[in-house]
Amino acid sequence: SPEAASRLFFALWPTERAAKALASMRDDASLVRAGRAMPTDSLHCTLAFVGDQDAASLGRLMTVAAVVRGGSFDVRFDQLNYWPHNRIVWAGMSAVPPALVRLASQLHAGLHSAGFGPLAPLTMPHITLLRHARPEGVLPEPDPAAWCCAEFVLACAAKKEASSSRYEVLARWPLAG
Ligand code: 2AM
Repeated sequence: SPEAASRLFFALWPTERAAKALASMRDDASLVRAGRAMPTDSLHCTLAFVGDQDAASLGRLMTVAAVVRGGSFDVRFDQLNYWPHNRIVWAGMSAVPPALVRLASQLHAGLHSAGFGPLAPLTMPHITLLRHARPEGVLPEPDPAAWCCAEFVLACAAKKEASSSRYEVLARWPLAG
């Protein structure tokens, strides 16, 4: 079947201002840890990873998203962390908003009911800043990146992009004020 999109995922997308703050965290970390910088316009926090899907599945994903209910909430990425197993430097939150967890849980439950799966389990909410980073070197204390999440998005790997590090937003759903 024709492939509609690769590496599909639901995510929170930072505002332009927050993306700039995250890019500055990324660049400060890169001075210490090197690695491959994620493009500023592709920085995001994944809520649910769906993977490669054909055209028929896109409509089902839209249906899953359309019934998700939740209010807007504030996020504040105030930590720089490193995972040795995949050599990612990522931005994290010292306090994860319960509304974010509820949103991710609703998406996972909806995806499961709609026959998507088995899904990758819910992971620590994070924003990947650097891939293939060095394991050593003290990460700087970051200036936090904060924004009000008033929507969630469906995104996928950008087409015509050799590397899988650039993503594009396919659709957006508002979170009620
Ligand atoms: P990562 O940045 O930690 O690699 C697009 O690839 C997005 O989906 C990225 O945010 C990526 O997280 C996430 N992702 C990729 N594969 C995943 C998986 N198996 N489980 C959960 N998230 C995944």
